[in-house]
Amino acid sequence: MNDLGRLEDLPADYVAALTAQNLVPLWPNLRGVLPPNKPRISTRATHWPYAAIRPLLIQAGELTPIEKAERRVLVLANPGHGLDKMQASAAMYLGMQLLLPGEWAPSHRHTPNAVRMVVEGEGAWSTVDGEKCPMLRGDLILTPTGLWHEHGHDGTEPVIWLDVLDLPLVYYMETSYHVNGGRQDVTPGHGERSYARGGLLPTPVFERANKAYPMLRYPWADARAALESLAANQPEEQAVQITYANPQTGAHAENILGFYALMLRPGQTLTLPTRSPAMVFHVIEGGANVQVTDQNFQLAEADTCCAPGYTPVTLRNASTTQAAFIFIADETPLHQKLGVYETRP
Ligand code: 1HN
Repeated sequence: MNDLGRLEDLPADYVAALTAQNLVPLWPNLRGVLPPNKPRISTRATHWPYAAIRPLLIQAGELTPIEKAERRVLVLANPGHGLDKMQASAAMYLGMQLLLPGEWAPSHRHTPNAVRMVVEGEGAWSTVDGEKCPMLRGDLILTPTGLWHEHGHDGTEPVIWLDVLDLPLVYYMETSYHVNGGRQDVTPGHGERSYARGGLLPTPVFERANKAYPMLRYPWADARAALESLAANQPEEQAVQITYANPQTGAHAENILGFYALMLRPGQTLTLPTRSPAMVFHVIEGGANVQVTDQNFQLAEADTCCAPGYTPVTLRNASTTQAAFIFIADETPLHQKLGVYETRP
């Protein structure tokens, strides 16, 4: 019933005549592009332990000067897509970036949207659209499409962060490019201070706030406090999770990928709803067991893993005494905007 005929069933001279006219018969390929009930998924559940990445990234610092690399990054590539594709999932790119004391990663802007999740070290900063954002562990810093950004480091120890971009999608659309620029002038003011308290927005009497991205840095101290507050206020709530949002619109912080922070209570097991978007999990604090169908990953602090869409995922806090805090990235805004978002029982 699923066999709609093979290319080899057709006369060779007919196939050759089609090929000569840049024509292809659909029926031998129809089931491949439109499989029954569930998409064909290349994304494989994959675990990238930080203990394996870190020494190789430090070695990259010895092997390649920043002036040569511009961005010194090891890409977390999903073997299901082929390592050369530099994809964690269909739409998500992940990389671990190293900046050494005194280094500067020059200013540029590009069409893909990026965020950084700071993993280790102190003293680095990112200037995004003229706003100088300190990079503290667990901070989320946005670099939305088209905004200038550069990174510097005034501290004494290596700084490492996780980059999450929608590069695979933007590249696939043939819309990926960058522009180099000079050092940015830093303007006063910080979005996270203008939007320091939930539900209280700055009244835009004279200026600002009508920027497309009014808040560029989401301090971990604030995100963590929001999770603690949510957990204390709703002790029965299963999923203690926050969404990184544009405080002016309430929409996702960026257009294509979604970003969240999840607190797993001590000893908690949480089965996530099965949904179409692929997901990335990165441990900010504590540890977690991530089960993706029949695969089981034990994530330590700073570890990262991904799970394909349409796949059940269960998270378990390894500790019975300490909460675990997990950063999540997924493809929800993209799926919702395209109308392909779905949940499965
Ligand atoms: C990029 O601009 C950065 O600015 C990091 O730090 C990783 C990966 C692909 C394309 C652009 C950065 C990137 C990137």
